[in-house]
Amino acid sequence: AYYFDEPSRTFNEYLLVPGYSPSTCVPAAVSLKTPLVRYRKGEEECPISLNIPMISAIMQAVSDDGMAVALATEGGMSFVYGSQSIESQAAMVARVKDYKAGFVTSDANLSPDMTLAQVVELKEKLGHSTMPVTEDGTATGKLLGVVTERDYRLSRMSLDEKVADFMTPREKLIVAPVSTSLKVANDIIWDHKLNSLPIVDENDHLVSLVFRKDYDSHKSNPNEMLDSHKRYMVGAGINTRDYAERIPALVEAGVDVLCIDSSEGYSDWQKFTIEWVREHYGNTVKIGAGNVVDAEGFRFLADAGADFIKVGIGGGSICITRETKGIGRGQATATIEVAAARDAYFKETGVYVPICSDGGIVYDHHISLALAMGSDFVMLGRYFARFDESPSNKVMVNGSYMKEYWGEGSARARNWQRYDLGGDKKGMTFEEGVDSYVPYAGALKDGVALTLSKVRSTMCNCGALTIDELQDKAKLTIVSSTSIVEGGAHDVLLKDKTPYVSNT
Ligand code: MZP
Repeated sequence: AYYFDEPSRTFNEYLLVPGYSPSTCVPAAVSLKTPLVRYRKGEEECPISLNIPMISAIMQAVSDDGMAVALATEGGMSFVYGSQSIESQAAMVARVKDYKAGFVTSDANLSPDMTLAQVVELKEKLGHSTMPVTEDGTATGKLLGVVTERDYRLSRMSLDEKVADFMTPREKLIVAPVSTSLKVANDIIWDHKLNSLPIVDENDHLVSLVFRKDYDSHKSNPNEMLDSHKRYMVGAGINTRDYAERIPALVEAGVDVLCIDSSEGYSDWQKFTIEWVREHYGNTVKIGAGNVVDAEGFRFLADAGADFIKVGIGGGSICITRETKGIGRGQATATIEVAAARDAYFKETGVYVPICSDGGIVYDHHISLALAMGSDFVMLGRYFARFDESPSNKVMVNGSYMKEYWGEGSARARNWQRYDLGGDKKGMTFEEGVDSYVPYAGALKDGVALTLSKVRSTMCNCGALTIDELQDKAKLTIVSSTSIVEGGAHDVLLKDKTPYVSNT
């Protein structure tokens, strides 16, 4: 057997030691732009990059089309989960690519004559995730429509903002006939200089108009705004079994990047999958691979042609792989070793293959540590599952709001094959993930803004204005268990007895 010299360490065992910060090094000047796929660094632009170094995990409880739109709006990217039928995954990708300003509601039970009480009753029937829209924004106002929470998630606004928006009395609201097309609706909005957004049904017919705070600030004609609409980037998870059917469907739907989703990526199966992509699509289809936790695994996938490589086995918050199978490695150690292998590969070949630290980010500062250790971006599951925009249910547990969060290796996630595809009836033999709750954290936009403000601030403390510079300048120290205690509030009597829960 081979024994590694170093123990396997987690992010919590490291701290950054500040470096010199010139006066020009301020958070507002920090760029978090980072490459997503392989390229010849120094010779060409990376063909696909992210504006923020965050991607959302390939998980049922995290990345659907709603999450993809919300995260892409902030400059990151979601990888829509692959543990679903090819048709429904491709439909999610297509919805992200087709997404345009406006809300879609498919509720046929509405009538403008309904009273608010009737709407509330309907709301109960539809579930708690709906909002009535009334003419003047008051509780007694004439009903205009009901919008599902899911539709809100597909909007750029947080639900809270939307609720506040609807509940504020408005001077006027134009209601167009139900058959009005989205295009005509936008003309109405434009003509009346309304600060509104159209609500359309599945056939693009107008249901009603809602106000949108920032609409007036848009200088161009709304139609132009919708025809010139920037398409959001979206990724999708694939597996090493049905790729010959799944990939064409995803490519057809407009997917930007694929990623082989596996807890163990150092295998022929991943190599065969990448080879299949190259044979059928050349370099036009980008594909990430993983996960690996050492230099050997990185080299294997880089040589196989992976466009980016994910790092991490067993560190995910819902993961019990280390307990059930005894495999894995501390996330910090794995990231550091793979980053060194990535740099050596670049020196040797001139090709830069971005790496992604996947799983085990518990605090915001773990993101800064992962980047400093050489990660180009990070993949997060638990972090994103907590927001309004994740697909999972928001539930009340012991007086606090929680969101459900389950691993892809849990029975809950794996059952899809049996139910949706009529596949292996035997099912699995053991679980590698758990089903859990995570504290609800509101709107993604706010959470990501707060997290990144901390990352930018840390980078300035290290004298870095870019992620490249951070990796170059970072000074990292291992901390002893006693200094970890010193790092939190200690030797004081806390006034607020609520147990401390990190905002991540
Ligand atoms: P975290 O951000 O919740 O700590 O970790 C998310 C990551 O855990 C995912 O991106 C994936 O790599 C991994 N994962 C997902 N499901 C399981 C499981 O059921 C798992 N074991 O380990």
